[in-house]
Amino acid sequence: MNETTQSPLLQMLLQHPQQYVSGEMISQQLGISRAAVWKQIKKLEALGYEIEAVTKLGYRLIYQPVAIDHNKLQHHFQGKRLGFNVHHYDAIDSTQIVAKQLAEDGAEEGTVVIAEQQNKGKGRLGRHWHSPYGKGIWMSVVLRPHIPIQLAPQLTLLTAVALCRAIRSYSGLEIGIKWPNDLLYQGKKISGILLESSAEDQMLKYVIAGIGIDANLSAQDYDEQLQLKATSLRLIMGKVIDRTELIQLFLSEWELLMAIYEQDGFRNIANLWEANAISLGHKVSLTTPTETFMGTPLRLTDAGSIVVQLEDGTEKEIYSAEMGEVKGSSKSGL
Ligand code: BTX
Repeated sequence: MNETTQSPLLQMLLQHPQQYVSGEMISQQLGISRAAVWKQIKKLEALGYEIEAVTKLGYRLIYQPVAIDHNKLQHHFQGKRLGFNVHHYDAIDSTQIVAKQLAEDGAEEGTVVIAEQQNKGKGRLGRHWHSPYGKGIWMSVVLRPHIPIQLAPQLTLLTAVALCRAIRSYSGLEIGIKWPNDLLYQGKKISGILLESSAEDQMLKYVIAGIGIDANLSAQDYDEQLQLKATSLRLIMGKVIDRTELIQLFLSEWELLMAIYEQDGFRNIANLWEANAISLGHKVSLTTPTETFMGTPLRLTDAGSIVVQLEDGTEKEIYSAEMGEVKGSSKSGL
């Protein structure tokens, strides 16, 4: 973000807070054509600045991205398990790819990779994760838990609980978890989790936990499709989100839950997950690779699967499925 603070056009907009600066004035003062002004505006927008353009009035700066403060994070987490070592990039393909390489090269547990922008952000099952510049929290963390590979889903659920609790405590919003790991507000996704692992002799060697949080995205940052199913904390709360503070809250919460998990086992985490879930007790459609059926998710098992009551009253354990829409986002009450 540093190069842009040198931009004379940006300086002009900053000197006129809340005001429109005419294209003519900019072009005269900077000695460039109106077309060149427009081009520079587009360049600033690609770097996360939001600039309103109104015919006859000119341009007005309405949002200025503030970079994540990795020094503050590192300082805060010295001596802790997570967050003491932060690799902060401007624009990269995916924090998952960089963190995986670091893990392969022996990076310690708790190493964090953050990017202001991802060009090939990864979702689950090969899906794309939209990660525009300076707006979200696009972050991967190297974990080295001493657990068998089949318990990896527990870590995903634990991460979802930590994220849900951190966002709730930052925002006060009734964020809920949709199985297995979508975080929703009033039916719209605000965050996603992707855990990728490497194992040796049936034990996890490392896990790369990828977290995406739509912190400061504007409506224009989403295409038509995503606008229907995603939203950001800034859009909901009507204020700019301090990404550094939110990361700090999340890493602290995560560390706390991991200690509980390691000391007391998964059941406490499962209870917390169930208390924050929106998918329990509501009839939904479930799509597995072989079939789609209706059912009511009842509870989480210790394996991280979910027990669903089918329409004929019988119960079925589901390990992996796409869940249809869940109405409402408040707690399940179960
Ligand atoms: P998912 O497969 O559950 O969700 C992907 C789906 O979510 C997409 O198909 C799209 O419909 C929707 N989507 C895409 N981008 C966004 C967005 N910004 N906000 C809301 N909905 C969106 C969830 O996958 C896992 C996402 C993990 C992302 C993090 S970011 C840091 C790390 N690096 C990386 O490449 N991925 C992870």
